Amino acid sequence: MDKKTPLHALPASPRDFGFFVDGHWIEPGSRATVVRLSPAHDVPVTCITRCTKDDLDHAVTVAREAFADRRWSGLAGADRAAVLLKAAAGIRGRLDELSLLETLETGKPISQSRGEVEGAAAIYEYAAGAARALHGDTFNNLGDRVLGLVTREPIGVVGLITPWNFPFFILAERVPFILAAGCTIVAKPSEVTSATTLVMAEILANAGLPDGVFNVVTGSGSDIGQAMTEHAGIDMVSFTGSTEVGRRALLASAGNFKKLGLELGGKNPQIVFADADLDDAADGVVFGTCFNAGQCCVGGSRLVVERSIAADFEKLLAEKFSRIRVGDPLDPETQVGAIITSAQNDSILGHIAGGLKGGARLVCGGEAMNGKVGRFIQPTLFADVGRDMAIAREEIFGPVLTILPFDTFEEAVEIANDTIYGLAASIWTKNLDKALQAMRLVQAGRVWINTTISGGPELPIGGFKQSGSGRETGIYGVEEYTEVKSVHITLGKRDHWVS
Ligand code: TXE
Repeated sequence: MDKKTPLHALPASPRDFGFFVDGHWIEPGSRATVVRLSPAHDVPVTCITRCTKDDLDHAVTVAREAFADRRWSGLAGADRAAVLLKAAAGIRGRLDELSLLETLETGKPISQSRGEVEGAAAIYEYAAGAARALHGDTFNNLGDRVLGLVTREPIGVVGLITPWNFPFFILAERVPFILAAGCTIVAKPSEVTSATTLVMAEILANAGLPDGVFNVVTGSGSDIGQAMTEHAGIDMVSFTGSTEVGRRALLASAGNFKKLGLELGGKNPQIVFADADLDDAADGVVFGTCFNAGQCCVGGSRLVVERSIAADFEKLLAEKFSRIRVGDPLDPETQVGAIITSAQNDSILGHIAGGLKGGARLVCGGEAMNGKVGRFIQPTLFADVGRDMAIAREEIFGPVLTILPFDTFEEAVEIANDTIYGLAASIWTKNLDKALQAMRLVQAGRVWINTTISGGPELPIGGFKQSGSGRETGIYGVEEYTEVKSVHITLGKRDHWVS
């Protein structure tokens, strides 16, 4: 352990969590529990309940009842907004606790966790406004005797399955929008990062959310997650995770034709043209590669760079990579923390070994940084990468960047789109025409121009191609959780069919 670790921050014993259904905590009782070790320190930090399928059934029944009696959907948008605003204040009031829990379970830097928790509070505030703004449509152009209405109604009970890379922030990109729409929720966080989702349940209850509207069950994906996607009592599932499991969720949801929102993997291009501000672009590319130790669905893991500047840009990147502060996530100066699990660590190192074996040139990094405790990987840069190599095609989900040079604008777009994924893309150039033309042609749900991994809750997020379907956040993110109903109203006496 790094000597800078504030020792008081590491718990003497793991914090025990039950699960949260119908407005109160349920103790684990005779259920199995799992202890989570901090991935940076190998110290037990939380103890999480393995819920049973009966627990899931109970949570779904509770959420169905809460939806059916309209205790939440029947409120005015203004009343729902008031609860969401109190929840935002509740998050801010527990900032230290939430940030520390998030860092202890994920291994991400504490400064980053604080930013994500504060950002999450701001999303609840935005969604409060959306709860009041949600509305339908009228058709007053159907002739004097007809009025048409389009109403939006909450879809029902939403099953929410979230991953481990941004447990609290990804939750915030969904929960307040689902609640703004008037739905009820059964959430299942990743089995390795459940704590902050459970605390959020308590914050929402304290903010005045009626019992049964937000419920959390914990447990494994293959068990509880799979059962959620199959469950006939759930009307929609929002799933964020790997493309492989997303495909499984799609098949499992066919039973009751439940609606699916999917935010899946990415192999996102960073297109750098020769006329870009290269220092800015290099900083953005390094950030896009290494933020959250590369465990980021929108991370820019493929550098598509104009050949005329490729060699100089490579040197600039290597120099910046060498200055990133990797280490103890409890040190406020740390920029890149630990890798989430041993399995993820092995998977990243396996990709690096595959790149070396395949003949790619390692510019820098490439090694595990094995201290006495925890799992860390050096920011890694590969050049001379074949477009068909696994490191250029598969989502590595670690701090690994592959360089793919291009000669023409058309080739840049062609390489950028040469992937099954379409989650995000970044474009770096000072030429406005080039930037906008590339933006139009690139197949991605999110495009950044002269920036990367930035934004706020106003704009929607989601993927093209095998990166998913549906959109979260923004007013789109509320509408996603509604059904649309068309209403024709006859004014005056009906023209009779029976003469
Ligand atoms: O993800 P999973 P894992 C990618 C990334 C990473 C790989 C594996 O490439 O290396 O996925 O990570 C739940 N039915 N991403 O194994 O398995 C699980 O409990 C229903 C990208 O952790 O997809 C967790 O809550 N649910 C991604 C969530 O799904 C199931 C973020 C994600 O787990 C389930 C995370 C099942 N059969 C990983 N199996 C991104 N794009 O943000 C598991 N789960």
